[in-house]
Amino acid sequence: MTAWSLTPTDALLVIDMQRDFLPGGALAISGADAILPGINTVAFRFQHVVLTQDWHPRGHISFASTHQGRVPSTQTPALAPEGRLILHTPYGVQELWPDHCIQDTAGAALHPGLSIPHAELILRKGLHPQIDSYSAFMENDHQTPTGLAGYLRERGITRLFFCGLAYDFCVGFSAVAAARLGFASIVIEDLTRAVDLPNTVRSINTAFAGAGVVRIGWAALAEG
Ligand code: VGL
Ligand code: ZN
Repeated sequence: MTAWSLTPTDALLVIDMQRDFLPGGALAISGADAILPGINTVAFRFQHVVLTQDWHPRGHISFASTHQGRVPSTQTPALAPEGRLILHTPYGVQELWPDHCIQDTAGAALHPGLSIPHAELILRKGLHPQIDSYSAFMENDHQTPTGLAGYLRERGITRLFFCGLAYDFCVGFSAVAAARLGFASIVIEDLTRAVDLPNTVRSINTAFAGAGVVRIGWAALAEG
């Protein structure tokens, strides 16, 4: 097995390990609790750790409830062929979700089982009422940066390892965006879990291959 030696120019990005995405939460991802201990362990091998929080205002565009009962308008939810509820927006197709990670609610809090005292930045995303942000770098309009790339570059960080939730959404979109922005981008696959809607895992794997995102298992990092 290839062992990866870490350097001070590496960072671990821990994506959206929030109560709402873990069992019992509003958008619970199955098996998400199983990755907590490994994330805590691996984080200690990194000098730099950044956490992200999905952090939506009430009535966010990505909430199915926002669009219920609306008269047909420019923003009417549609049923995609696979049975997913989607919304056609000015920036493209947006999946609709249960209300989740509403700013300053218990569900938006980082999971109490996460223990990374040396994490240096908590980046919040998805704040814009009319634009979702799966990626920690770029909102879903593909135009509005979050500032994270600038933060990391200014600090001399060149290689990023990703873990957290969800593999096929925020972890995946973040890793692809990072690769496109010129960072070496590595997903620690067994420290993530997928929402796993029809085709979402397959399509993110295709995007990883296209963008040069590398997938590893955490055992490759575990030893000092
Ligand atoms: C996420 C769905 C909606 C994620 C966030 O963190 O992957 N998924 N909002
Ligand atoms: Zn969200």
